[in-house]
Amino acid sequence: PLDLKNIQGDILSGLPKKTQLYVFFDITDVARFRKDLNKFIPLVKTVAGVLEDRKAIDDHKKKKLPGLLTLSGVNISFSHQGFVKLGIDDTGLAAGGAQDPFVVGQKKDAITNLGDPANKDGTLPDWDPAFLKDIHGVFLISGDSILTLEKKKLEIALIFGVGTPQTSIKEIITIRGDVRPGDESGHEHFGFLDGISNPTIKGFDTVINPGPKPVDAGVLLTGHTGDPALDIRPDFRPDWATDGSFLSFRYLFQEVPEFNDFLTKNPLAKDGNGKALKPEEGSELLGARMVGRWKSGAPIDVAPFKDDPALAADPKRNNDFEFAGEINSQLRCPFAAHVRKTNPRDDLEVPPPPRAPIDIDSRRIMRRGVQFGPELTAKEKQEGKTLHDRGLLFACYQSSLTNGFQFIQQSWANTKTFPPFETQPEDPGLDPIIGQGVREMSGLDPLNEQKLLTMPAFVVPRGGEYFFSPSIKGLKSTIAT
Ligand code: N7H
Repeated sequence: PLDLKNIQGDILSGLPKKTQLYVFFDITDVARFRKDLNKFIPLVKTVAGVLEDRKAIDDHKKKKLPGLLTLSGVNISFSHQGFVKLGIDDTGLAAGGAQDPFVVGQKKDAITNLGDPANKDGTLPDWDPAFLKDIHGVFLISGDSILTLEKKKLEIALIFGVGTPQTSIKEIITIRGDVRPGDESGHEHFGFLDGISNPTIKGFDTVINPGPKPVDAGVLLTGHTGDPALDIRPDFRPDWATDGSFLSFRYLFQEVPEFNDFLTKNPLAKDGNGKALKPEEGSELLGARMVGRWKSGAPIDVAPFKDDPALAADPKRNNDFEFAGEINSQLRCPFAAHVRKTNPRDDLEVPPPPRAPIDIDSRRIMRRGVQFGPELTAKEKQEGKTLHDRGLLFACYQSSLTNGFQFIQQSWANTKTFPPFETQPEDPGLDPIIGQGVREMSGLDPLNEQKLLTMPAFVVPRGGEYFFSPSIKGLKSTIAT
């Protein structure tokens, strides 16, 4: 069984959130930091802690208890540069050795593998300057309101002596994320319901709804069955490096008015049955075909031409699709639709002969993003132009960055020939949401699957880093002194 008191909460359960702070820091005094960390560790919310919090939230609602329930949770993760600074040997983390994305760092990986646009001199990604520095670690603070979070941040600052000559850390940048208000809660800034299809985990999840099968815990957690590092050597992970997970953080800006403008200017004239559509309906269908789900969350593989909010809201049905029966067809869902690109299901697992089935469990990631920035203003809607920064603080966990995030971005989203369909004349094209390169895709028009549509980048990466979220035992035994 998993030791839920040893695993940081965000990995398996997601820290409960309305608001989150990502506080990126550098370690300025190693000896002090390792001492201070001892006082910090009791603040870390584990999976067990999150489960207790969720129960408290449920009780509060059910029993209509008076007053506000103020809850917060803190997690901590380190970059490879952080371990170097601390003088901690992290070879037991990076199964890929010096080439492992964790060791290389996202700043370099962004240029060599992820396809992020480069800055003027071509050597670094065109990112917010804060992310071009070496970042040693990140505190994730999550909770019910910004006041709770600021209080928690102050508590952490006191532990690490921030503002005194004895400080052991320096803040590089703090980024705030907020769940969107009212009915948009749970929806990302383009308007689509998000966070519906995270993997379920063997030995942890008790409710398994129809959909992709549960994955081994080791797909997400280091040192467990399914962790590819154990294929190199069963004892590859030292004790301190088990029960952890790699966090890929991405600071992704979304150009929402421009996205909406694109949908307005390219409405589909007819649906896949040949039924004529009003312009608004044609734009809505186009957006749904780019994502692979309607804004409600309903998968277009099940509801191809008309939204179905009841389907979207039913957890027993909203993941129960495999792109089966439409192998080699984009009629219901384009090959390059975001959810088909990032989890191709039967396209790889039950492919048409002569291709052999490929199990894609090892590619699953646990997504924990949160939105940042304000709602669209009237002026932005009117001008069709972004005037305020907004987007997604994308975060995902996995036991291998090479198999998970990096692979999905590079080999799937950015690769126009993926998924492979030998019998089709057209290439799928790039993922229209996150693909980097020339964003061209086929299959958007269900009645003319070969037609290509070119679009600008609506999602622009402006920063990121790869981190490792250690276990509580790892923090105590090896990182703190
Ligand atoms: Fe994506 N979006 O709103 O369009 N994503 N994503 N993503 N994404 C998903 O299934 C979105 C990004 C995955 O198992 C949904 O929970 C946006 C990155 C994966 O069926 C929506 C951004 C990566 C899945 C979005 C963004 C991924 C997924 C459907 C950036 C990895 C699950 C809701 C701003 C490299 C697929 C859901 C499955 C789903 C959107 C980023 C991966 C609506 C706006 C960077 C694996």
